[in-house]
Amino acid sequence: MSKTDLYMSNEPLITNLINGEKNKVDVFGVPFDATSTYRIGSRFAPNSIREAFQNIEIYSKRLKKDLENVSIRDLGNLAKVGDINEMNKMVEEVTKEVIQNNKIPAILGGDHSLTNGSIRGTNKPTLVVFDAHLDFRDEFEGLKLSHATFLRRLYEDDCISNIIHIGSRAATKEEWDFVNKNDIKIIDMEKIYNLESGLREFRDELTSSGEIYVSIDLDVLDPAFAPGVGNPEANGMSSREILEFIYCLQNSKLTGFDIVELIPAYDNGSTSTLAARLLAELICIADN
Ligand SMILES: [Mn+2]
Repeated sequence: MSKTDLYMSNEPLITNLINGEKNKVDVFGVPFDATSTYRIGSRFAPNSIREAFQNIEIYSKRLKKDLENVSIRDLGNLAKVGDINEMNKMVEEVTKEVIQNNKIPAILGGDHSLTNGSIRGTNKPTLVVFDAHLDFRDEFEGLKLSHATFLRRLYEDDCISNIIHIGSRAATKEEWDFVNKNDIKIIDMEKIYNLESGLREFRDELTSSGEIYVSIDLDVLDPAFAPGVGNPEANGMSSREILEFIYCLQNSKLTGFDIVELIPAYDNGSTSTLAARLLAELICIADN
């Protein structure tokens, strides 16, 4: 081994290849925030989450799994483009390729519109989405496709077999009417106030689910826990609550996941370290 190989690191990438161990998770970043409607800057989030990841403990006491001994490959960041359709197409194709290689994509946003691409690269999974917002608008500010409408598009195009929406509290009356009329499973903040019954409802729903894709919009958290997001909404989940929901996925079959909407410029470090913690626990669950 040369001194260069020995001493140089490839930071910020979080690739960790253990001798003889195949990686199950391929990480990639999507530095795209062109459809953000309030605060912008989530294009800088992928590297911020990687930096936080490198500075937290990655032994999961709860899951009894040591990520230090798990192979992870980081593919880097998607090429920067300004057009949502082009970004969605690239995300879809990369996601499809990762899954064809029998890996699980772990995608770091970017704004939430990337999920419109990644889901189209999967095989019609159950979508577990953590988000303050329903993202079921038919259009927003003249855009049919944006981070505020993508779930409506995925639903209309029949890309998802089932949706479990967790932490919801902010949407128009039209969106609430739409999800109620279409019988979409909502575990809203009122249900999470009583954590045990909220978790029970989630576990019950998971028992009849096949492959699961998890999408975490960090604004599902209360701004006290995650101030660095694009559209902060009061009265959200605590770190403890979201982690308890994540641990319910321990025996589920994950097909992919994403963590979106972090904006480092508005963060004091708590949002990125929580994003890194969620990434670590989800990799533990994916690599089982
Ligand atoms: Mn949101």
